[in-house]
Amino acid sequence: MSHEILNSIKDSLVNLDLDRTIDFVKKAIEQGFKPLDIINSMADGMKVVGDMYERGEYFLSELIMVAEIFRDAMNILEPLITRGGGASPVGRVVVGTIEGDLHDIGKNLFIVFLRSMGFEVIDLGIDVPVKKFVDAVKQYKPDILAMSALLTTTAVNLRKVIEALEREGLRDKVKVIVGGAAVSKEYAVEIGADAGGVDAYEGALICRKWVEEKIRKESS
Ligand code: B1M
Repeated sequence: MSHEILNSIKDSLVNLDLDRTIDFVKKAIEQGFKPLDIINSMADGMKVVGDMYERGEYFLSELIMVAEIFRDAMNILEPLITRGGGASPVGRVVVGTIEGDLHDIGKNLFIVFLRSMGFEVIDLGIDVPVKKFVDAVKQYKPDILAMSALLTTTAVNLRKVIEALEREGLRDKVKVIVGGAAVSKEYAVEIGADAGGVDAYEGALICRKWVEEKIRKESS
């Protein structure tokens, strides 16, 4: 299978060409590429657009445009990932983007993978204040709290949520995973999360491993 099509997807995204991106995504599906390969090539393109923004070659309007193209492509890919309903949920995850941050593409991708693995997901959306995360943990009693952060300026709020969970005596009742472009594995450890600095698919796999371990423990 030639990987040329994946490069074409990335290039057309970087060039903000909606029609060609969608066309190449459809062709890649026809050629048998997995949705995950296609998404990874689009995510690479998003990084290039971000770098171009940083260098002053693209502006905010281009960031908005590329986000729309990504969303349109995901509308085609998502049905190929999402599994049919039926079985009861394997676990419950509360998800949100941290306070001060409006980026939601990575978070939404993570949710798609979680749902495909059978999780019930409570999506708190974007710009979620510390208190709202803590209240959601109290209300929904999730197995996992998952937070996304793309801005280095607001990623500091992740630590505040974890500290608030500790103050409220909730920290040992919920696993915490953090992700997004502003979060490295080292940073996740530093702020006291259980995992982080992974891509959306890996993140969902970690969540599945956690609930499987929990079920094993409870039944032994
Ligand atoms: Co903004 N933005 N943006 N942006 N944006 C970045 C993040 C930036 C890195 C671009 C750059 O300068 N290189 C930069 C942040 C710099 C920094 O803090 N160090 C930046 C900036 C500066 C800004 C503004 C401040 C610009 C301005 O207004 N002047 C502004 C901030 C607004 C705010 O949030 N308060 C802003 C706005 C926007 C838009 C709204 C226009 C748009 C987002 C639209 C939307 O999300 N609906 C946007 C975009 C598109 C980007 C880039 C280009 C792409 C982000 C993206 O969606 N990537 C981005 C560049 C970059 O990231 N390098 C950039 C694709 C997505 C799949 O990746 O979300 O990282 P990502 O998710 C990855 C992993 O991180 C992981 O899984 C995915 C891969 O599988 N993951 C998780 C994500 N969440 C996870 C959670 C998990 C596990 C894994 O568990 C909980």
